[in-house]
Amino acid sequence: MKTNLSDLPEIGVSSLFEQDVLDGLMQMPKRLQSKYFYDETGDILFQQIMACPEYYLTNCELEVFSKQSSALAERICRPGQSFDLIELGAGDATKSEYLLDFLVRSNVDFKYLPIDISDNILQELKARFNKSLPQLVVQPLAGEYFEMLKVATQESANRKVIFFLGANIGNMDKDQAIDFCHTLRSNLSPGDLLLIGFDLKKHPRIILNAYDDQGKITSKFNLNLLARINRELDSDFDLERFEHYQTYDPETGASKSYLVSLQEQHISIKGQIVAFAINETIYMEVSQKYSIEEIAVIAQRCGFRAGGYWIDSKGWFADVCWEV
Ligand code: AVJ
Repeated sequence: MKTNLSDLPEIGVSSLFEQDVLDGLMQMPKRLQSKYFYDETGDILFQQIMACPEYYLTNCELEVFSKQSSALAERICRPGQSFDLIELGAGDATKSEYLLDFLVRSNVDFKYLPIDISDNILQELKARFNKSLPQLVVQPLAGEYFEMLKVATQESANRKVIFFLGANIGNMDKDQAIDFCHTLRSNLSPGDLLLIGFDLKKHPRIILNAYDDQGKITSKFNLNLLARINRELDSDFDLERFEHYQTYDPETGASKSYLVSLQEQHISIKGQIVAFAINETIYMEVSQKYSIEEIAVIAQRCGFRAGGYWIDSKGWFADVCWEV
C-alpha cells in the first residue's frame, strides 16, 4: 500500500491541494485547477464523459490509433533499438492500447511507463495490461508530469518516445502549452520523439455540446471537485447552489467551464470563510482547440522538427509527431 503525502493526517501543515484550493478561491476572479478533478469519483465521471455521444474526442483519437497503428508504429520504432514509451496523463490508456498491442505482437523491444496524477487509475491499468498483454513491461509512475519524467530519465538511458494524448494539452492555455512543450524539449535528447493529441477547431456548436452534454455528466464532473473539497478539506459546499456553465470562443479556440454561484453564500474550508456573490463564477477548466497551422507554429517555437501527423476521417482530431 502506497501512502501519498496528502493522505497523512496533518500536524498543522497544509497539503498542496488545500493550499491550491484556498489560493484559487481567494483570487479574483475565483478559480480551481482542473488537475484536481481526478479523484476516484472524478476518474469514473471522466470515463462516463468519454462514453457520452457528444464527447467526440475519444472516438476520433481511437479511430486514429485503431486504423493507423502500423503507420504510427513505423514512425516510432528504430530497427534493433529498444526504447521507453512514456505516456503523460495515461489515464486508462484506451487509445494507446491499440498501439501497445500492435508493438507487442510485432515483437518490438520496449518498456511502457504510464504517468498519471491518479495512482488509482494506474493500478487499474497495470492490472488490466498484466492480463491482456502479459508480455508488456509496465512501470506506472504516479505524480506530476515533469517530476515523474525525471524519475523515468534517471532510471534508463534508452531512447524516449513520449505520448501526450487525449487532448490533455488542451487543459493548458496557449502560453502554458508553449512553456510546457519548451520544458519537454529541454528534457529530451536527439532521436527522442513526442506524439501529442490535439483537438482541432471545428463548428463551434459541436465543441460546445461536447462540454455541455444532455446527460449532464460534465456538470457532475465539475461539481465533483466541490464534493472532493467537502470530503478532503472538510468544507460545506452545497452542490445544488452551483451550476455548470460552458463557453466556447471560436476566435481563440478556448472552451472554458465555470461553476456559477446561484446565490450569495459563505463557504467554510478548513476553517477559512470564502464569500460568494450571487452569479459569481469559479473558472474550472480550459479545453483549448487548435488549427493545424497553430500546431506547426508551436513546434517551431519550441525547437521541434515536424515529423508528420495523423487525422481522423472527420478531420476533428490530430495526433502530431515532433522530433528532437
Ligand atoms: C481530459 C483534458 C482531454 O478537456 O476534453 C472533458 C477533460 N473536461 N470534459 C477535455 C474534460 C470536461 C478533457 N481532457
